[in-house]
Amino acid sequence: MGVLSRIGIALDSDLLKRFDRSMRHRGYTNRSEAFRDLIRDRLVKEQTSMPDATVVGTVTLIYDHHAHGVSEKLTELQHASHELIVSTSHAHLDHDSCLEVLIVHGKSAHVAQFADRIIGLKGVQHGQLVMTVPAQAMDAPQNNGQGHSHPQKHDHSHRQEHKH
Ligand code: NI
Repeated sequence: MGVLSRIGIALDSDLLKRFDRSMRHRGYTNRSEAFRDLIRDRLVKEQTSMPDATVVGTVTLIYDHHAHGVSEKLTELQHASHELIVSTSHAHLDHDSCLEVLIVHGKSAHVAQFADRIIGLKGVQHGQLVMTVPAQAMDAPQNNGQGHSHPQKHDHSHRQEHKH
C-alpha cells in the first residue's frame, strides 16, 4: 500500500444515507473501507475489460451430466484451451447435477471467449465468469500483458475420472 491520502468529498445527504444503510447491511463498520472497496471494484472492472490485460478468474458451471454429450464436450473444450486453465474442481451435487469450477488465467479476451463457449454449451444450465487482477498488476497497468508473471505453475491438472 502507498502513502495514505485523506480526501473530503461532497455528497447528497440522501445518497449518503442510502450508502450507509447498504454499508451496514454488508457488515462494514467503517465508511473509508467501504469506499476503498467500491473504488477497487471499479478499477478491477476497468482493468479486466481491457482485452490484452492479463487476468485470473473462475468459471463456475452447473450441468446435468445425463445431458447428452455434455461431459465429453466440456472435457474437449477444456483440453483445447488447456493453456488458460490452472485447475478444475468438480462436485457431484446430487443424482443429476454437477458443479464444476475452473480457475483460469490469461488475456482477458481469451478468457472471456473461452468462458462464453463453455457456458453456452448445450446441457450447461448455468454458468458465470468472474475475472479479477492481483493488486500489484493494478499498480502497473501499463506493464500488463508484457512479461507477465504466472500466479501459479501452468501445468494442466488432468480432469478427474468422472463416474457416478
Ligand atoms: Ni458430477
